[in-house]
Amino acid sequence: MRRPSSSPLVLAALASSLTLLGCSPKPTDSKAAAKADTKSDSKPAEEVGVEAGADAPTAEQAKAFVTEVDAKLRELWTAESKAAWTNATDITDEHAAAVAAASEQSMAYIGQAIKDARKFDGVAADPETLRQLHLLKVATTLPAPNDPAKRKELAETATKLDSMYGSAKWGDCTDPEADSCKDMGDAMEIISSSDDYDELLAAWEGWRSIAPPMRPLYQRFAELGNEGARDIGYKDVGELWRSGYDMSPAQFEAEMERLWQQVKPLYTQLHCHARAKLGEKYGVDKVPADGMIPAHLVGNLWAQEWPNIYDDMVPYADQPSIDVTEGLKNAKFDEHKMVKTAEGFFVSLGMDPLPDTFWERSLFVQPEGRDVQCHASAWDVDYNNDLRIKMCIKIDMEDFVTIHHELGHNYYYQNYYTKPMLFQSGANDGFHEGIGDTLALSVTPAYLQSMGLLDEISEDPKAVINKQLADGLEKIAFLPFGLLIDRWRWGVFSGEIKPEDYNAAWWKLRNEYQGVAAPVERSEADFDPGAKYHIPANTPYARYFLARILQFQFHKALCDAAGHEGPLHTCSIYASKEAGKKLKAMLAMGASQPWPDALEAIAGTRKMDAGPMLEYFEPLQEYLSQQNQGRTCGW
Ligand code: X8Z
Ligand code: ZN
Repeated sequence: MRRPSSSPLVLAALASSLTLLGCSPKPTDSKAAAKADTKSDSKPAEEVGVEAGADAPTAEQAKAFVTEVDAKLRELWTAESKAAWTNATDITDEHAAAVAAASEQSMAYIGQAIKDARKFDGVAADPETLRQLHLLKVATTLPAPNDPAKRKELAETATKLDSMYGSAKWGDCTDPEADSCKDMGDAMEIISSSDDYDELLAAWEGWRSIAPPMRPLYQRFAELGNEGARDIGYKDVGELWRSGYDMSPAQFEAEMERLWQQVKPLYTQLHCHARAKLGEKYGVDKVPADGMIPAHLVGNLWAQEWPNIYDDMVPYADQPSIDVTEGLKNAKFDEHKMVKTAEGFFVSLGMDPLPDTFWERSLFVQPEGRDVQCHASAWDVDYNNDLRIKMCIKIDMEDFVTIHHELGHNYYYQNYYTKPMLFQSGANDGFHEGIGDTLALSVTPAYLQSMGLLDEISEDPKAVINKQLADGLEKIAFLPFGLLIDRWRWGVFSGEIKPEDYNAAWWKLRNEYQGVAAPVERSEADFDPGAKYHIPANTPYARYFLARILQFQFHKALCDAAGHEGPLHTCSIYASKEAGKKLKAMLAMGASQPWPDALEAIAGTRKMDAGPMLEYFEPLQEYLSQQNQGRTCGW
């Protein structure tokens, strides 16, 4: 396998309570509330003169209500965000308790505010007010029950799950300081770099040994979250999550399925070829030619992205290397320079440089002597351009790309921070996740060479295929994973997946969608979903699936704006002010308009569509179908 140290560390980060936010750990609801909150008794609608049983409220009262909510959210979410930053960069019991206290306040307030907002249903208020009333109703990912005791229990359970993940260790921890006691980063390192089947298996199983204690907590967490969802008018938490897309929850489910069907044939081809290559490497007794791929052999602890098996599959070894990890090291890039270079891409499009405070306050390097949440995240701590990233950067290609991803979040924040709080989100959460990735699609070998990071590049069609395979292993391989995480959670929240079937249902989805199998027998004594950060942290995941699709729509639209001619995979928008202008206009909208309006503004269409992704990967598609001739694909 390639990169000796690879995938971004995924230690615990904080989940956002705003369904529309990106991966920013802004106000959290999974962080909990240990104390009952007096503010839960405040009645925002009454404060603006709406009495229960009074005449129908007016448009003016509705406007006054959202103004009041905006001020309160600014206060509560900023306090929460500050506490969360402190804890994420220095995890201690005291800092965690401060987060919990701040979370409790916003959780209680927002529950009440959502109920109050319903009093304005049907009021002919101005569009901005109506939009904020709508967004308020979907502005939490973890609704708390009305009952203060249950709210407290939910808050404590959510906090506990999150910290169990963040502090998880595996191996021999008789002495927690000894090398035999391992963390997630160690498991990731082994999975991404080892070629030894048994060593890979030990790391895969070892990491999953952290999760079984989460199972009863997760069950209770789902029960209490559902009670909270019902208290604000939803059937369950899953329905609340699916309500954040300017369409009905059922329509959203159908949209996800439609997009998946568009890309499934391409995934099946990639799977088929990867399986054959891994069969050559590990033997068909381990990787059967017509079966599923063992989950520990694809170079990623969760089998979610597979670029680390590129070296096992490199189509044309005579072509120059496209991995800049060596280049970054040779050119003496440090963490700061990697971020500066990524910022330079955004600035080349006409965006403002990041504020000085970004450079003063961000965390780029894992510090010695204190625990931090290493999972990469991007912040606007005060919702007023206090931009930061928190990331334990490794000097490699993968993290160079992840830095672009994070800065995508920061540049969204930078362009909408003057808007009301409820508009300070992506058009939908997939948009937020897709911005940095869109720019990273323009980080082409030619661009990297111009940055002094690749010595030699080639325009040979063979070199194109190499690059396409590397991209496909990241972008295409992820798709079924991106889809199934929330299919599992939607099932859990709706009750379709029963607690006694949590693990079996998880593997059924992994098998069905990814064609990936557990390498050893699993049972209900395991809780494998808990070993993936976003489950204990309660971060919705459909957003990443959408982002993989949307980023190619954005890329194509921006390439058109940049006047690019030729195949989509040859485009780089670097330094195109026209592309920048278009992107900036969309970012500045935040969530102020339904997402189809934002998509139309940038791409001229109101529909999410995998067409541009398929177009980008046309050369790979052709290569894969040649390679797969004579093979039986599927599982
Ligand atoms: O969580 C992330 C980002 C932060 S928003 C690093 N991602 C997902 C994951 O790691 O599972 C990016 C890709 C998918
Ligand atoms: Zn993100």
